[in-house]
Amino acid sequence: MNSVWQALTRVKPITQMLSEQNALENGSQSNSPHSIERLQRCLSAVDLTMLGVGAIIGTGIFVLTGIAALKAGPAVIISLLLAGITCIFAGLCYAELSSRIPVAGSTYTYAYASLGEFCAWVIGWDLVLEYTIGAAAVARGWSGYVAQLAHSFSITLPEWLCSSATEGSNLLAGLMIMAMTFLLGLGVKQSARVNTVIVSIKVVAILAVIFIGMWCVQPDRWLPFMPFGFQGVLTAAGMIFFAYIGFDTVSTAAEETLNPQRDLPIGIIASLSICMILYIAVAAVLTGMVSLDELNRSAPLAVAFAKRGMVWAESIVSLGAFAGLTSIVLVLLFSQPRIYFSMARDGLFFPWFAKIHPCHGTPWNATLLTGSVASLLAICFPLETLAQMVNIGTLFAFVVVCASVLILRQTPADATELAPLKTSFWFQHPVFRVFLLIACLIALVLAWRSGLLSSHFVIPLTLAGGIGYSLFRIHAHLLPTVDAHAGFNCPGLPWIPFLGIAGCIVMMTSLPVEAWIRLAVWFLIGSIIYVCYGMHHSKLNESKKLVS
Ligand code: ALA
Repeated sequence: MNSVWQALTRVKPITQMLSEQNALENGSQSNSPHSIERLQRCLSAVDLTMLGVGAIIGTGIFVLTGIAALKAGPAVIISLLLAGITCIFAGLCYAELSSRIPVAGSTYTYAYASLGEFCAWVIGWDLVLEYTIGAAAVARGWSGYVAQLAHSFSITLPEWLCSSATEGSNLLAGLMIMAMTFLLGLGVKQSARVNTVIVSIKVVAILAVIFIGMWCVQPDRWLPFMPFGFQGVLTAAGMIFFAYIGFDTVSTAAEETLNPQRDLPIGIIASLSICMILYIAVAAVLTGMVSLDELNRSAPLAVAFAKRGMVWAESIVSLGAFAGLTSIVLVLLFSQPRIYFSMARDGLFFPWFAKIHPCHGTPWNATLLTGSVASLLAICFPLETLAQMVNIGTLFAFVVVCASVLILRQTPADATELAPLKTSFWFQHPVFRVFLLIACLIALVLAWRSGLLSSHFVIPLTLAGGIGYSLFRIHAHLLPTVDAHAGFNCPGLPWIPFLGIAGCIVMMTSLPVEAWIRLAVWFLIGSIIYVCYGMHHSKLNESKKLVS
């Protein structure tokens, strides 16, 4: 029992990760025939910002804004603001972690250094929801714009090929994913320059929506501003959160960045801020251009222009969406095999996933599996269901990232395991404190969402007082004990991670119960794989043997 606990809680020390990284860099600089290939450090802060904007702007703003506006009315602007601010809090935590641990693997790697092996595995498994299902969701949104683009050339796509982005089956989305998969497998790399061109097309399309659409806005369409109350705003926030997903891919470029400690935080925060401003402007224009019953569910921005008789503007928007969404699918399908690859390299996942194609030099097995699964999902499931799964998985990853910052600020960089769970000590353990914090926040949010805090008098006061006091006590314990490091440090500790966790939990509770059940089933499958395979094959087993 003790050894199982040790396996679950062993952490990969940051010092070990950094020295492995240095060994790779020195290996690639030497001319030794045994040197290890690694990617060149060539990305600047501007490249990273473009990469972030490229990965963020997509189906969320081009398609989901319409569905979200149907749930919140013009107050979708507030939903975008709430989701954006939560992402900025999480983004500040990502920025600290990517600056502190500038190695590949993103959230999975951060969790391995802070929360232990089992949590790292769970997060790696959870990222499948973000990347694989994310690719399926974006392809589904893409198909809606292809149909719209074809329509503007008077071509109607048959029902069996492309039923709709939001319902029925959709072969076109599945075929598009398979085409991208084969391109990636052949070794097609998105250079920073190609990415910049695609991002520019997308941003021009968004700016066109704002500046052309502005002239069609009728302010009386913004009233009533909040027709479905604050509940509608929150439901829309939980959905439109999808529009911000992607900034975290900046952190996966840690090994290719010129000055990761400075440039990664700039790239993350700048790309998020740019997108938040653009999104709020688009939502204001869209809801001022058309009334709620005129909103289209598959291609709302393009159709809004068609409704106002501007077919030429409709084509610009559809073309921008077409190019932009294609690049996101490519980035998501590119990121997923890297996570499998990192996990397989650490021994936690089957070595089959770490195999490289002998001719093309790509992780072909992992790429093909990712593409096939994403393709099937895109064919079978509607956009809304897919987006809910992506959102719940990504929100969970963000909670872990915010928690990791709190825990790492209390963990020495050379720690090899979480502190043992002694009865005299357990309540002081950083992980316990953070979990207690998360539990308190969930209790508070659930009490509020179930109406407990508003419909009674005594219960809410007792509850709020108890929770307030607990948060105050936990806050005192969450103050950092380890010195800030030389790179970027998340400001306002522990409040920023704390608010990031709270915002994510509020949005998670706004998602339907089916999304929670699917998440629980997914984690159950993941836990079984870890217990049957990862725990026994972890590379940390070997380091332990070497030490003893
Ligand atoms: N943020 C990305 C999109 O909206 C995932 O498509």
